[in-house]
Amino acid sequence: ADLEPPTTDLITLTRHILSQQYALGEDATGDLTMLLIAIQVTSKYIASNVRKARLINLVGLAGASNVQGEDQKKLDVLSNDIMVNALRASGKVSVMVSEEIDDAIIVGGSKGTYCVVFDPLDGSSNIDAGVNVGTIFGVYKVKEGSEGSIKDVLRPGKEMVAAGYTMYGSSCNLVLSTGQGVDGFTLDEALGEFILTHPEIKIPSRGKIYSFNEGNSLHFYPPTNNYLNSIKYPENGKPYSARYIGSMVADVHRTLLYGGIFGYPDDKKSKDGKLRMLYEAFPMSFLTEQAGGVATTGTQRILDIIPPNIHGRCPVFLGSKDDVEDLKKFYAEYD
Ligand code: AHM
Ligand code: MG
Repeated sequence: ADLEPPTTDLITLTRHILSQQYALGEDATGDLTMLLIAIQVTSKYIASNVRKARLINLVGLAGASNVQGEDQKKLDVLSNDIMVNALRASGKVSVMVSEEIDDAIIVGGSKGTYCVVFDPLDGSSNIDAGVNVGTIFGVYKVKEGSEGSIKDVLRPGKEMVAAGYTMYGSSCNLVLSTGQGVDGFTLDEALGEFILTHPEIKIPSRGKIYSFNEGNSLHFYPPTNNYLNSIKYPENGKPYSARYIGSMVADVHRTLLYGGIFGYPDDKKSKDGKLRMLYEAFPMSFLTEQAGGVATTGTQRILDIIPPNIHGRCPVFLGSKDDVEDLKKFYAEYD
């Protein structure tokens, strides 16, 4: 068969961000564009390091532990430094929060009007086995009159102006929303450019996959277990499939594309669950809602929560609208 000739009209991530900026007219300063371009470069650099990790001795522990008391991997530290340096240099950022750093970074003397919250390398326990990892980020605009303080990020996720993730997997994918839907890009390594490959991602309204760490079932509360039983032993005899990578970016990416439900509940052992609001739950919930899905703690919309501190956690259930609504019923009955 004749092969289609290659397209001569590539939509790169930069072109896409610029066209969204132009659509806003004269009101847009281009600052968010510059900021997102800076993030894009960090993703390429982190992707390159993740791919080479085994070869250039980046596998293993850095010898320190982070604010969560978890061992930091060499790649966690490297990825964090890459992002902090690039965001600082962009001149557009006045506050940063990283999973890897205890305190918020206030960028002194910055005229930047944005705050970036990020997990530079999420799921890093998977690195040594070559499993997918990712970067997650969210962007707030500093409040009117503020020069940049922690108050600018202790805000609900619905106030984010952009959110996204980059998945370092069999391909490197960047998925982004600036509040005008969700678009996915794939890194073309020959060009060094992210190319629009998944325009206007919409989560199917119902899926066939559930993604939970069921090893924790012993600790789960009844509504979680009752919901899981309802999809494993359904009346129609068609149970859901289980898929759990243990790397949020990969599990959420699959959920956005195929539908279904991803969950990291609170339970008898972890009273707020595991995932951090600012740089895990909020950006992923923002993307989920922008793609037509639902994100809840079981009883509350995640994007409405006001974070009590920068590393606070919350339960997360997100995905296809009908699936998450089913889960919410089990929580409503229990209360
Ligand atoms: P991390 O930030 O220390 O990498 O932990 C977050 C990760 C998520 O990517 C993933 O959803 C979750 O932890 C998996 O946790 P568990 O191993 O308890 O199932
Ligand atoms: Mg993380």
